[in-house]
Amino acid sequence: MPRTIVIGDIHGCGTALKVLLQAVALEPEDTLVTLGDYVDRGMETPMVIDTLLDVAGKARFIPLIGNHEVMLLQAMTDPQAYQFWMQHGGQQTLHSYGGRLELIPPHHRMFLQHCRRYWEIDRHFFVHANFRSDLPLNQTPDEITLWQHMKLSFPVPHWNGKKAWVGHTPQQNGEILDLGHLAIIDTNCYGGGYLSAVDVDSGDYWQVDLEGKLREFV
Ligand SMILES: [Mn+2]
Repeated sequence: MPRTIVIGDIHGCGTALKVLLQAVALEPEDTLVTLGDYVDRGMETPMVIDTLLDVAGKARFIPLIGNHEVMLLQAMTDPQAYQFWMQHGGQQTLHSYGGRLELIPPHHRMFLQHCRRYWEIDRHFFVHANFRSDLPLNQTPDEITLWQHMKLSFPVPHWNGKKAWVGHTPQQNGEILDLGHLAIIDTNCYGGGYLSAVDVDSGDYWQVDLEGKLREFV
């Protein structure tokens, strides 16, 4: 059976991503969905993008965009956006590319520009940050899908009847928060938790910490 694997916010944790992908062992028929926020905070953003570009040749790959990719792309053309990005984790990314935005290789920029805003399959949907239970994803503003945290309240099940997979709101304890109709899988790798990958149909999952230490629940 082909699997659909979803990975949460990577945030420059390239070593963790490599170990995680090794453990998941994607087959050509599998689909990998990544929930965005590849860049910023961690020091290995170039390794993260290279590793993801490599996945594209090994399995079906659906990369989503996160608010940090939006910040980076806007910083390229807008000095105010550049300042905003610098205050939200962009410094590490800039440093890891050699100190100037112009040094980001074109194929990395192309990758970031071509990420999708959401993805839907028969029983699941995927979006970076949040959703409105009564709105189709293509009508939901970016302020919600890319920026709004799930801290104080959670959306009720979406009218589409599908399970939501989101990142963006770091789970400080490193544990996936699964409410049945909704799972938050930003398990705070950069902040001392784990990078998580989940098989959305079986519920199997893998977690790797910043140093590359793996734990499996399969
Ligand atoms: Mn985010």
